Amino acid sequence: MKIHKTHKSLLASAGILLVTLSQSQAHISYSGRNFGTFAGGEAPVIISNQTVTGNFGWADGTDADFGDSHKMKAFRFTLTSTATVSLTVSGNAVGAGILGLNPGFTLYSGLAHLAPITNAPGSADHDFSNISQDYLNGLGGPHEGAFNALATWRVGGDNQAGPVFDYNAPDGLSTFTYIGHAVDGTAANYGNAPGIFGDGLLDGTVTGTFYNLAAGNYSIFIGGSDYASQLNSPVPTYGISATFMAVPEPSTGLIGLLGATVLLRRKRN
Ligand SMILES: [Ca+2]
Ligand SMILES: [Ca+2]
Ligand SMILES: [Ca+2]
Repeated sequence: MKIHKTHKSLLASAGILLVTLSQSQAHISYSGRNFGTFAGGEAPVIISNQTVTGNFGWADGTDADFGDSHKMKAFRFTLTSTATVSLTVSGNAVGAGILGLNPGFTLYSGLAHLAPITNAPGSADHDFSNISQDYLNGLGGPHEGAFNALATWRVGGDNQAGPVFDYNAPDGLSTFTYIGHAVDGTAANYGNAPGIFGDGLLDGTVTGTFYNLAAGNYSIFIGGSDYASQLNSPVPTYGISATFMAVPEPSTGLIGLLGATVLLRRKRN
């Protein structure tokens, strides 16, 4: 009987440990998901070894109670000058990730807190830290998580507070400033929240192009676009393939030069 009890408590401890590990691994990070630094005109960069839990993470962040960022994967890039950026995301069979994701993604300026988290024992940003929950409670209403697919949102980690941790964010919260989104399919897939622009064809791929982005750091959150599938069980793991490209903006100096050339030619003619 004694042995049986010990066995049970060991199992329970193991279960708690597993849950803790899987959650901490899924806190917001860019590990293996940094497209790189671009001025525009570089070759496309493809990241095709990533997975996401469920086919609904992005769509779930379009409603009033937001979504859980653990159901997304965060990617990042840096621009050194103004550029236009294009991103294509497709479902992709990779490792434990099955084919079949209907992708949606949102582009934000700003980054999550980056490892190493210096204010030990702080954690990477996640939806259920005290400061994230305090922030969400301040917005009113119940929230499933901090992720907002259609607007600017904020999130912080455990024990992240005060200017010691992050002089850019004295309240300890990272800010993702909304720029735009792209999503596979139609309202039949991603739901009828106002302001969503789908690509109209549910084929497991979507492309978004974002013009005149200023130099700086950017985050992209990618997840599933099938709102209704959050009711399904079990929740499969899906593979992602993401192709990123940056094109330089023509500088005003260059445009001026081209205009002058046209005028010269007209005068000669
Ligand atoms: Ca939900
Ligand atoms: Ca939701
Ligand atoms: Ca599509």
